[in-house]
Amino acid sequence: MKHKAGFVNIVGNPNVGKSTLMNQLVGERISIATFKAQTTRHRIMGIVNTDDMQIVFSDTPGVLKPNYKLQESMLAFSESALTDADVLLYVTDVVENPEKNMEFLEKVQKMTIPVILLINKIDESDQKTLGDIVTKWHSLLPNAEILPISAKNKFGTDILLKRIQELLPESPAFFDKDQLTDKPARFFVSEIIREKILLYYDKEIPYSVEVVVERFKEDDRQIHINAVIYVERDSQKGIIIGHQGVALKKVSTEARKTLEKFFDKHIFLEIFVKVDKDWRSSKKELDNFGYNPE
Ligand SMILES: Nc1nc2c(ncn2[C@@H]2O[C@H](COP(=O)(O)OP(=O)(O)OP(=O)(O)O)[C@@H](O)[C@H]2O)c(=O)[nH]1
Ligand SMILES: [Mg+2]
Repeated sequence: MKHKAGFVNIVGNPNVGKSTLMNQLVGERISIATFKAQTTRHRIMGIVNTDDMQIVFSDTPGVLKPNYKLQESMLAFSESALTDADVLLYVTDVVENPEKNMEFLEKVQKMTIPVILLINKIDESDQKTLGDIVTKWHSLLPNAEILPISAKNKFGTDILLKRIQELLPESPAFFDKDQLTDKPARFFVSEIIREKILLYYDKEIPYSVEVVVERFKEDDRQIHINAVIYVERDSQKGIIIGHQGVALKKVSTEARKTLEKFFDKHIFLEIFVKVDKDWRSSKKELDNFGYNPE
């Protein structure tokens, strides 16, 4: 059998389960997934390798109308995923209004590559409701194949992988066969710290935060990591640190535990908090932080 390979890009509105799905398909926790919308900020590759196939998945930020420059970069990552896919996975769920974002949907309607519409979270629905949702989506995207799934419960994901395999073009691999992602270790450190911030702080705080890993020093048994949490204002610095440092301590402890599982090594983690005024509206700072879709 000839070797197959290609790019399978995952797009959709915020919070529908794109990152959960990619992690299930790849079998590793590559992309952070939380109950909050706008968890993913970058385009992140997760690669599935077998002897005769390489699927390069891209997880992307949920599509939104930008209010500040960071969100403009996030949208650019999502839109870039419409231009270079062999197969597009458009993810929705059983609660979102199919007409929520017609502007983006119209772009998907015009695509000429195979589009698979995934209706996620079917564990939260019933047959009758699901039937109505499928009918609605069929009228909006008549050329798409529709597949109801539950990413969280891994329901429908094997069928999806088989279908992707059929649709992929014959091609040599694009990446080394032992490569799992396009991002370096430091990226996963900052994402895991940001995941804890999304989980433990309310309102605007998680959205005002960027995490930068300044030192990552690894030997056979352990990794020393220094990271900085940047916030936009002094008041946010106080909230991140918390009374007598308790809040930051919790972030640090929980991040260390997750990092130890991720790297399977002993982790020494030091986190500092700094103010970088209005960083998410500054093009220069966004470039520094790597929010620069080519
Ligand atoms: N009930 C149910 N919840 C799910 C399922 N898949 C994902 N979720 C939950 O949906 C929430 C959002 O999941 P994510 O994977 O972060 O969603 P996303 O589309 O990547 O979100 P953004 O990155 O913010 O655009 C999390 O709380 C997941 O646990 C599912 O199959 N069933
Ligand atoms: Mg995500």
